[in-house]
Amino acid sequence: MASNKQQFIDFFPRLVADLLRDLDEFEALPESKAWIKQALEYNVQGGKMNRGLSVVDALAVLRAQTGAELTTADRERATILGWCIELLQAFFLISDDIMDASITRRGQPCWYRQPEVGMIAINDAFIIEMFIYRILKKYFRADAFYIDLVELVQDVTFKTELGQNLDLITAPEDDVDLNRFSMDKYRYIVRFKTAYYSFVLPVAMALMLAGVQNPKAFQQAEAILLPLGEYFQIQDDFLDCYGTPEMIGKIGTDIEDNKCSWLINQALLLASTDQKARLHQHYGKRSAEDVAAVKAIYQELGLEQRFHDYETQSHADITGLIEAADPTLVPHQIFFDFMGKIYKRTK
Ligand code: GPP
Ligand code: MG
Ligand code: MG
Ligand code: MG
Repeated sequence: MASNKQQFIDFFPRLVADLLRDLDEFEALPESKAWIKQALEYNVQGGKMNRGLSVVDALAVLRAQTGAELTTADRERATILGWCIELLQAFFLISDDIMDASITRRGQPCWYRQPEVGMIAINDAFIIEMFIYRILKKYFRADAFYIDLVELVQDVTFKTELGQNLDLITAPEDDVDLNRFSMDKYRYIVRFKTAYYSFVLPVAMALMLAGVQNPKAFQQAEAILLPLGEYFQIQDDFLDCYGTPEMIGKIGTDIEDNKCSWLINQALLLASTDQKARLHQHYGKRSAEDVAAVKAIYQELGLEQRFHDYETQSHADITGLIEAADPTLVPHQIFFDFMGKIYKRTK
């Protein structure tokens, strides 16, 4: 029997075939179909698939709670919703890479950087987003929770866009003002731009598939998954500076982009007047010298160690949150599984 992950991956060609067939309904020309196939294969594959796989894993835990195993239908439905999250992720990443002026993603040039693609990438992102709703309609229209599911995806998308908005307006190009940053603002940004779609969404989908209707179960999941998502984005910010492109598949741009990242916020909490002045001078600039000057100040402040301490503390705090939660609402295993996938990650 193939692993959960392999079974999940094996479903991808079926998904693409489904989506391309769906284009026939719109009389799409062969060149459009070929373009869109390429956009899907380039952008939806190659990630860690933690988000998508978590729908399958979480449903398996929910079934086990009642002594049942995943049926073939269960696995297929969870896999389809998991791929919907991966489509949502592709829509976000194509767009985010344009907005962040990024160079590489998942070890290859960002889609918009392909010479024949450029700004066509924006429309590709829109098409990939709409595919989510085509799939939901095709497979879940007859389910009682269909409208809740559609609204869940819309609501989570909107939250992500609000997080992205604050991420962007807090980091204007050519206008560095470190006073704009704060940990409170940071927390809003990361919960909205990352935690809802990456952590709350997969578990909420699994709860729906399992037929859970109690709003308290969804609230409890959110109360744990938002802090977990915050921890995940802090790792992302750390790796943007300290991970190698070989490890993380992308070249960090947060310092150049003037981002309100965890590292700059921690630096501002610790810096002397002189160090603050140097940060003001060098942050948010494109030259390698400026970036190196910022990294040197991070080094003086011991930010690498501070991150490792934060990671240990955060693990303990989230473990405490999980243990204090009512396991009859949502089994603890779902949260521990998710944390296990990301704790001390290096990619
Ligand atoms: C991660 O930010 C957040 C997203 C990818 C959400 C984007 C949302 C949109 C509405 C487009 P990031 O820029 O730190 O991610 P990465 O480091 O992967 O570029
Ligand atoms: Mg980015
Ligand atoms: Mg971004
Ligand atoms: Mg990042």
